[in-house]
Amino acid sequence: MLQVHSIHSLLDQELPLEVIGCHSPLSARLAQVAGFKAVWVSSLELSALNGLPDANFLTMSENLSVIQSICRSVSIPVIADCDSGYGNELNVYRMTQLYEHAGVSGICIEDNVFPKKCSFYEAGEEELVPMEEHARKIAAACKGRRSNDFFIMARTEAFIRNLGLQEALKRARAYADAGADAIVVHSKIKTDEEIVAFSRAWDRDIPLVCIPTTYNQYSSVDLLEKGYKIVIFANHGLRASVSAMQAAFDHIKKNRSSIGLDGSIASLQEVFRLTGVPEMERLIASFQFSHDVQRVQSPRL
Ligand code: SPV
Ligand code: MG
Repeated sequence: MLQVHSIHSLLDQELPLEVIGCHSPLSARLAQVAGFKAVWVSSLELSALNGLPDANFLTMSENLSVIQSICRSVSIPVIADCDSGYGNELNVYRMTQLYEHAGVSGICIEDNVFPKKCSFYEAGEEELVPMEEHARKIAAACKGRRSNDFFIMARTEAFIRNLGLQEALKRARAYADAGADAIVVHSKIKTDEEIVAFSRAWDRDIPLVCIPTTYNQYSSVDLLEKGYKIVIFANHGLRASVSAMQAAFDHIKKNRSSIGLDGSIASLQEVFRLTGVPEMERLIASFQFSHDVQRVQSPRL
């Protein structure tokens, strides 16, 4: 499955770079089959998959074990949403090493206090970590990576906490100066007002990333025109699968049968194809063949 390219090289090829959220090897494979060039392993999706709020309930090791399986299952780059980095600079340093070793192509670290809460929950009283502290985490991630191709995204939640444009810019500049390869500007309003104000004032040479969940009226091409080279569609796969399962389960419960459902759910053949059954069967046949050859060639005792 290898054949991963770096995020830098994808950015050199075609813009905008559209990244889609996933939460499992199968969902990542569906993204690859659909033609996406990179996936985002979303903390919201991973938490939801475990029936949990997106609030740092899962440990780094729990997340890493799924992310490692995802890396083994696709040949496109995997970007891991690392929340606030699971601790301080030292934790971020080791996390970076572990994630790079697992086959991840990039990470994103946000300036939330640990334990973080999803940016879309009702705003609590939580402050962000001091800008200097987050800049140190970004520098620690840069120090911890082996290859400069490993893509480090710094995310500011200044708009999410209603701290305004100047605070968002000040923080993003500090993170860029600490070595970030890209800045994620998160916003939860329903228009492009904040992200456009930000990109107009942006004066560093690294790309901007946006996550158009609440302002979903813009295409990735619109967002590129507004200054965002990377666009993350962070949670649509999970939401689509929730609706699809709800509809199928409701149908079976109501009808006490699955009659009439086959047209709207994947066939078993499709599931077999997506999970490598044909490749497995070819492998079994090759084992059989080598076994036969060996039996013919081995002298009888
Ligand atoms: C995620 O997908 O977990 C993100 C993006 O961090 S969001 O949920 O939009 O904050
Ligand atoms: Mg997240």
